[in-house]
Amino acid sequence: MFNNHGWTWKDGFRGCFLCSTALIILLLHPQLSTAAVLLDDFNRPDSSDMGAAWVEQTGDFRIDGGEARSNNLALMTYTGVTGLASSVDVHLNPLTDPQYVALVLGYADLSNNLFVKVQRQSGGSGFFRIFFYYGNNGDNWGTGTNFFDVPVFQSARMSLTLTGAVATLDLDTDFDGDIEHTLSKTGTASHVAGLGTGIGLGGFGEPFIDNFGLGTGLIPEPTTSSFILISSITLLYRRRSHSLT
Ligand SMILES: [Ca+2]
Ligand SMILES: [Ca+2]
Ligand SMILES: [Ca+2]
Repeated sequence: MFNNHGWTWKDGFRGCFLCSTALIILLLHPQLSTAAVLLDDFNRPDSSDMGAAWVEQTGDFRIDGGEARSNNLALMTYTGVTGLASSVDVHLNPLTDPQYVALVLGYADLSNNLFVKVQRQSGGSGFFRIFFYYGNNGDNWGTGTNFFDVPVFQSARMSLTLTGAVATLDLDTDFDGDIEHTLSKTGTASHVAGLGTGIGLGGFGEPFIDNFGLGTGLIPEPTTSSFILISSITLLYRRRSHSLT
């Protein structure tokens, strides 16, 4: 068989097959290409100590039942990681009102950050009002209206992206990878100039918070799509290794 510096047509065919298989799996599971990277699933014993990765800048976050909870006006930042997009799962606590969960990007300090929250207003049956703020539950991000209403939801994966001065919040209210609601608002130049690089979470009213991630979209389940992809590659690699001996 033709051999050039150890490469054979057999190797090339197998390499193409491997790449094609991975591409087909990605096409069948498009959420993999936009998946967030899990930073914290909060799956550890109950504690008011959020762990070494978190700095509770104000208020109190705690671990409760494998999720994060917060008291009022709390904000915490995740150390060692920066980015312009993050995401988290939110679940309504039916016992508290009002209540919110916020994603925080560009954290410099409590007064200077992009702070976008989903909120249960007083008397509401669930989350429905989305606020775009500059600072911890602070001032309007930009000018004009600072909130938008969507149909009431009890749970969602919320993803926040900052592109230039434009903040965009995506809501996936049934966790299937498809976005039900996208909301955007443009901040002022001075807002953008005041931002830092930290990322984090805000909370009010003991909401349920889980699966904080860098980037947007769902966190791939290790037993489903990503497992299939990894297994396929592993299987192909083993077959290739055996046939080359
Ligand atoms: Ca705490
Ligand atoms: Ca969890
Ligand atoms: Ca959806």
